[in-house]
Amino acid sequence: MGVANVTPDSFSDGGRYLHLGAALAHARRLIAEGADMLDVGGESTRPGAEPVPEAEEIARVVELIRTLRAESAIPISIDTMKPAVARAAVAAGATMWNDVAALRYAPDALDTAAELGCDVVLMHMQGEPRTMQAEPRYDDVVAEVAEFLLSRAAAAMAAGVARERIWLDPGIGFGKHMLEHNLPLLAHLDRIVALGFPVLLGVSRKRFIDAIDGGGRAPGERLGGSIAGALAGAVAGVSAVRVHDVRETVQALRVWRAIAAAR
Ligand code: HH2
Repeated sequence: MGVANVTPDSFSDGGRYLHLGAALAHARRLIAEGADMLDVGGESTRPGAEPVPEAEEIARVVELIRTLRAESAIPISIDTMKPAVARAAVAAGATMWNDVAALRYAPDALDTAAELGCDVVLMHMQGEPRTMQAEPRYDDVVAEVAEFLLSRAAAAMAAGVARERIWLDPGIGFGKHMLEHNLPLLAHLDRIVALGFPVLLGVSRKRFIDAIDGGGRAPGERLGGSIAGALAGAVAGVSAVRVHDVRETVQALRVWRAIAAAR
C-alpha cells in the first residue's frame, strides 16, 4: 500500500503533494513502482497534529481519488477518522476506509462503515493523535492491542460490517513508547495475524526507526529501517504494508518471497 498524502503537515512528505497535480503525479509514480493499493489521506495523524475541518479534508482528497479512479483500477483506501470524509471518498471511488480511530471517532462511524460496504481497516491507537504520545501505558502491550482489535471487529460486525471486509492494524507509533511498546508488537505480529483477519502494518519512516538507529535521521533517511519493518511484517504473515518507498519495498518483498519459495 503506497502512501499518497494530500496534507500540508504530514511528518514525512508534508506539503510536497498538497497541490493536486503534484499529488496525482506522486500517486501515479507509486502505481508505476508496483503498489497494489493506495492510501489517500487529507489529515495528518502525526503526534501533535491539529485536526483538519471536514470540508477541507473532503476537498483535499475527493478530486485526487476521482481522477485516479478514472484512470486506474487500483484499490484506493481513504485514511480518515471522519464518516463524512469516508462517505465522500467512497462516492469518488475509494474501496477501503482506513480508520486510525477504529470507528470510534464519531457516533455514526460504525453505521457509516456498514452502510458503505467497503473494506475497513481498524487500527489500534491509545488516546487521540494530538495527545497520544504524552504518556502511553500498557501492562501487556501485545495482549491489550489484540484484545482491542478483536473488540472493535466485534463492534463493527454487530453494526453490520461484513466479517470479510475487516482488516486489523496494530498501529505502530500510535500511543506507543518508541521501543518499549513498538518493538514487542513488531516481534509478536504473528499474534495479531492469528486473530484471523487480514493485517495491515504501517512502519514506514516512523520515529522508532531513528531511535534504534542512533537518532538524527530525518524521515526520508529511514529507508533501511522501513524495509526491515516491512520484512518483519511479511515474515509474520501480514497482508499489506503501508509504505512511502514503494519501489524499494516491492524489491525487498520480491527477493524475500523468492528466497522463501526456494526453501
Ligand atoms: N500510519 C500513519 C497514518 N495512517 N494508517 C494505518 N492503518 N496504519 C498506520 O500505521 C498509519 C496509518 C502515519 O504515517 P503518515 O501518513 O506518513 O503520516 P501522517 O499521518 O502525518 O500523514
